[in-house]
Amino acid sequence: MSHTRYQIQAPAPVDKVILHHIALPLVEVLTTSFGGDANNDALRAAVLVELHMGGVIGWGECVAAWTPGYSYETIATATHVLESFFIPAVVGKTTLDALNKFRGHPMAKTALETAFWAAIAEYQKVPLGNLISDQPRKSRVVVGVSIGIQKDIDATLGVIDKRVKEGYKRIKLKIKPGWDYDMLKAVRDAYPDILLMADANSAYTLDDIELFKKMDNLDLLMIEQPLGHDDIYQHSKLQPQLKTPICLDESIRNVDDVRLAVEIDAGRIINLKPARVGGLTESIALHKFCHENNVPLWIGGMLETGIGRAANFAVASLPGVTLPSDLSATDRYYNPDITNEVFNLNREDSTVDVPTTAGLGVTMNPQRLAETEAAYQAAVKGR
Ligand code: OSB
Ligand code: MG
Repeated sequence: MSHTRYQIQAPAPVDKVILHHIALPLVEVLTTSFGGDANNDALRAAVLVELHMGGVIGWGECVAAWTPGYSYETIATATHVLESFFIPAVVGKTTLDALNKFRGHPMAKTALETAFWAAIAEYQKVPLGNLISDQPRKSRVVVGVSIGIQKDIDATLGVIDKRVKEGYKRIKLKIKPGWDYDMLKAVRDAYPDILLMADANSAYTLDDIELFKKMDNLDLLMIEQPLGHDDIYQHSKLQPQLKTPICLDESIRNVDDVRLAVEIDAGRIINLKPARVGGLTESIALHKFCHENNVPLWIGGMLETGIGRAANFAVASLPGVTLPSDLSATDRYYNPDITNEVFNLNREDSTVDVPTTAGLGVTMNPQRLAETEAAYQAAVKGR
C-alpha cells in the first residue's frame, strides 16, 4: 500500500464478518522458480471472507499460499491479522478508514476490502465494476494461460499444444536457471507466431545478462520479474540493455512503485494483481496512472477460485488494461470451483466475458464450500 487511502462509503454498517478456510485440488499444478515446496501444491488453500452488511453478503478471497514463497503472507498470517486486527476494526463501520493505520499484509486486506465492495455492489444492485469505474468498461477481457515448469521440453510442447487448441492466444512459461533459453527456443521454433512470454519469479541476477541478451532474440512479448522480488533499481540496469520489455510483478506494491519503475526505466509493462497492492482502491490508482501515462498494463492471477477471479475480472474490464491477463477459464484451475458460475474461454478471440450481474457477479455454492472447508481441515492435519 502507498499513501492511497480507502475511501468507499457503505450504505449500512458492517454487521459481521466470517472467515472460511478452504482447500481445493488444482486441475494442473503450477510449478514456479520459487517452488519445490507447498507453493507448488496440488491443493490450493484460501481464506474466504463473508461480510454481512444491510441484509446482503459480500465475498472476498485471500490469495496467500500455505508458505511464504511468492509473498511473505501465508494462510496463517492472513488469518491472524484478519481476526485480531482488520475485522474488529471494521465491524460496525460504514468505511474502511480504520484499515489505513495498519501496515502491510495486502493480501489479507484485499480479501476484506473486496468483500466490503462486493456487499455494497450487491446492496446497490450494480455490478462490482460499476463501483470501480464510471468509464465505459470492456464486456470481455483478452486472456492468456500461465504454464508451470514441466519435466522436459516435449511435455512443455504437449501442454502448449493443448492450450493453443483450447483457444489461448498468449502463452506464459515459467522459467528458472537451467530451464530457460533452450526451452523457450524450442517453443519459439515450434510456434513462430504465438504471443509468448516468460515469468522468472525473481530467479535471476544481473550476472545473467548474457542469458537475457540471448532471450532477447526470441521475440518474447515480455520477461516478467527477472530480478529480485523487492527490487526496482537493479531492473533499471537490465531493461535498457534489452529490447524485450520487462514486466514487473512482485516488485510492484503500489502506484508509487510504478511511478518509480517507469521513471528509471526498470520495466515497461506492469502486472497488476489487486491482492498484491492491497485491493481495489490501490488498483484504481495504479490503473489511472498507467492509463494516463500509456504504460501497458494487464491483470495477473494467483490461482484464484471463482470468488477472487470475479473481482479480478471487474478490474480487468477497465480501459487501461491493454495486454492479455492471467485470467484463464475456470476449467484450467478447478473442477468444480466453489462458485455456481464458471468462466469460459471464447475460443475465437481468447477472451472471457466479464460478469454483468449485480454484486461480485458470481454466487457461492454452499455444498462445495462445505466440502472444501472439510478438505482444508484434513489438509491442515497432514501438514
Ligand atoms: O507470478 O504470476 C505469478 C500464480 C501464483 C503465484 C504467482 C504467479 C502465478 C501465475 C498464475 O503465474 C496466474 C494464474 O492465476 O493463472
Ligand atoms: Mg509473475
